[in-house]
Amino acid sequence: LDLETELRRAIDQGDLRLAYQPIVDLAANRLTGFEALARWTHATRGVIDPGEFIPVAEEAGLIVPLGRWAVDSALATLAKWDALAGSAVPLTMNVNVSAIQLARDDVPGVIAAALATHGIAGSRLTIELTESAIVQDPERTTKALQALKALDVKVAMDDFGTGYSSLSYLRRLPIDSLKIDRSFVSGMLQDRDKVAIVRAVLSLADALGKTTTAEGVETIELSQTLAALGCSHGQGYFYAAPLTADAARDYWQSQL
Ligand code: G
Ligand code: G
Ligand code: MN
Ligand code: NA
Repeated sequence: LDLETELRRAIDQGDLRLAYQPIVDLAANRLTGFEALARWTHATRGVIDPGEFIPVAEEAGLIVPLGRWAVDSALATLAKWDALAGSAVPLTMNVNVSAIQLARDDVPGVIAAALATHGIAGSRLTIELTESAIVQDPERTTKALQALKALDVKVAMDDFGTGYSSLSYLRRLPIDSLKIDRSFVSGMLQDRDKVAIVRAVLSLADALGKTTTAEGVETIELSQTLAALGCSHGQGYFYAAPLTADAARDYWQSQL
């Protein structure tokens, strides 16, 4: 069977899982939430990376059911954890939404329904979009982002700095935060050019009133430097790799 057929079957049968990577407030050194990342463990092929199956899903039109599943599953996990939380500060959840899903599906409607089903406030959900979403269909993207804002759902620009689109959308669109791509963060302590880029992004975000998340934080030195530069959040192997739902819950509970 080809990958597309197998992926269709995996989605239908509920064989995909989400992994959860911690996102940490750098100044307070405190867990604030998780990014949900799709994982597919194939019976014979083993683990298949999203870098391989997301493009297949996009080409085959499977990104719509996959994206709907990701939102629903991430919010179901959050609701499950809420039941354990007592009076602790509520965790947030980031979910990746493909440009193609945004163009083809009623993403705000799907998200509104999932928030209601699981009893989650919109403000606790962040949708991660890549710059390609904006280039692809600026008008539709603008409408969708406005509808998400009405739900109080947050929007993060993923892999910021690696795309090709104009910066003017940062002013025009309701984007709450920038995720600084790992390629600028890892190794930045040994590379003046990377530091210059990270500083520039932080300065831009600050001037526009957006929060920032550095990806690829692998060491304590990086976390401290980024905090000193004013980056608000970090994510990376220094904190944890993407974790199974149970391991993520244990990680969170060990921080309480
Ligand atoms: O999990 P990993 O870090 O390998 O993810 C690689 C990329 O795959 C991420 O940067 C993310 O953009 C994408 N990705 C992972 N899970 C999802 C998902 O559920 N939906 C979409 N659209 N992209 C995802
Ligand atoms: O940048 P992008 O979202 O495409 O990267 C996602 C991939 O990066 C995932 O496979 C994830 O497991 C991995 N990843 C997450 N944190 C780190 C990190 O600190 N360092 C490195 N090298 N990879 C990471
Ligand atoms: Mn992401
Ligand atoms: Na990313």
